[in-house]
Amino acid sequence: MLEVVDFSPHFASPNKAILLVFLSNYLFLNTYISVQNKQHTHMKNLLTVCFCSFVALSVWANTPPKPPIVSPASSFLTYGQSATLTALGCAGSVTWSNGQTGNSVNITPKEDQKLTATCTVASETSIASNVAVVTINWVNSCDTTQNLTAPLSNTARKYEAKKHITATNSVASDASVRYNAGQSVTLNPGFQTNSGAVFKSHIEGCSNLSTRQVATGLSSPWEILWGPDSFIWNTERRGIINRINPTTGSITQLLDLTSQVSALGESGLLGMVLHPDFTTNPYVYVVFTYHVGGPQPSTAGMLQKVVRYSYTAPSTLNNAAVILDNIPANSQFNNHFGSRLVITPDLKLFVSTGDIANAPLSQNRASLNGKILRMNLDGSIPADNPTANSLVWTSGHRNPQGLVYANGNLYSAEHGPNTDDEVNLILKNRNYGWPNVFGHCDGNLGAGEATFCVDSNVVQPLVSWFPSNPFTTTSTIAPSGMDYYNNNAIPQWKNSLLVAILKNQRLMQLKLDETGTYVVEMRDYFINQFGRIRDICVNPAGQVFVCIDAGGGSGKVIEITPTP
Ligand SMILES: [Ca+2]
Ligand SMILES: [Ca+2]
Repeated sequence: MLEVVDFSPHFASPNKAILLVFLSNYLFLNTYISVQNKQHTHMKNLLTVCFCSFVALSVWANTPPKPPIVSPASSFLTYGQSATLTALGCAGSVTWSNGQTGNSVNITPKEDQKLTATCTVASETSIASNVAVVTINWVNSCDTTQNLTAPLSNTARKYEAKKHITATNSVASDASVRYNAGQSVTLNPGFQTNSGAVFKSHIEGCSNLSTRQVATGLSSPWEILWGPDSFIWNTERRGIINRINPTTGSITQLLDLTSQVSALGESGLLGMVLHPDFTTNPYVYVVFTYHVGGPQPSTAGMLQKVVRYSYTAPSTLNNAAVILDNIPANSQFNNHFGSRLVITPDLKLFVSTGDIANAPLSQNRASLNGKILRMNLDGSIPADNPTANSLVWTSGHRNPQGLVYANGNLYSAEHGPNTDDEVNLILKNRNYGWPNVFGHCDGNLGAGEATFCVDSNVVQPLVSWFPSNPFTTTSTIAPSGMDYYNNNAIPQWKNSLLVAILKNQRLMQLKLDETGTYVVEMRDYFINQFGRIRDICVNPAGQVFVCIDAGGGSGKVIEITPTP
């Protein structure tokens, strides 16, 4: 009987101490009765029943509750705004890491915060919840020189460490500001002043950006990547693979798959990735849709496959080898194909797949759709995948068109439905919610959303765009390709995800924290300047390239560099 009770944690809690006292008395009594009088079996039975009940009760009472889920997992505020955080799945009392209590708390932070919650039931406390990040959206902090004539408390500006501000006249001081007029000043994060002030600021570590059109004449470019040959590799959705000279803009067609590819609606030749050791293994992996039986397009069923080609410089791609075939596609609506490819340093190929407009497939672990799949480079299933004989790495995705690996983390960018586009941190064997959860577990889909989150191993997004998010001008932003930036050439972009945004045609910077597991700043660039940005790549010199999604030869590649 002793084996069923886990005494190992500690005897700190009162009911465990009571249990120990009871156990000692029981053993003593039991032994005493056994020795003294073997006729008292009724008494022994009664004692045994009492003891078992008490043990069961104690085990129940001593099991720590599950940690709550805090939603939303990220909030991006304008300075002075408040955020409400709710702890889900706690049947007892909730304590927050900032000392507040209650299932929901309201905070008005002066600087970025990370909060967790614990759940206490009886005398047992859960481990901490997920970390909820509350970030203040500061704007224009990258201007190199600013004359601020408005009261600073009315502007959303943040002056970080290493940034110098010179006060040119006297200002009313704020307790959180330390300065000497005429000298460089150090401002604490989240400061504000009380009166109109004029500052001239020079912010270090910030580059102005210049752009240049590298190439045009492309038709719906979908993938751009920087090759080890210092050329831009590109797919056009109609079924063309190109190699683009980033200096001259000349386009060399490597392969014409238009007779094999079905390109209708969102379908076609989509993602591409090169083998990480391209010199030794000059393999090019692509994913495309095709109609069964061809020719393309046809009304026959549509499937999607990952195919590897071998490259011979300067312009030959051949020796097609099918890596993964028979991914169900969608010839009814021709949409939601995901299709970004990533190869990690341990030589695993990740393929994002869409729900092909059949939302329940995303929660069906037997389906390849609405998933992030993981395979060996020959398409075989890795032994350490979550489920034996399954390529499924994560589930619950709708249409992940962005995928990037950086510093041990895999990130996706995903189209939501009419709200809640997402950027996610991809964690093995977890569920990303679709179609039962839109974005955070905040109940904007109804009360069932929170329950599903608690019960179904759901991960909330790093960022979700919905109308109350100040970075949403429409209810969706339509994020597509994504890359990671960590180069000194554009210092303000270091340790950031750069996301191609189709709506409002912009490049979005999502600055990560030092762990790479939280987004701490968001900024938009080039709004409506070039067109719908479909994909992004970065070269080792820290130059950034974006491709513009336009058909009929109007697709372009644009280069972004620091202004000399
Ligand atoms: Ca989700
Ligand atoms: Ca939600």
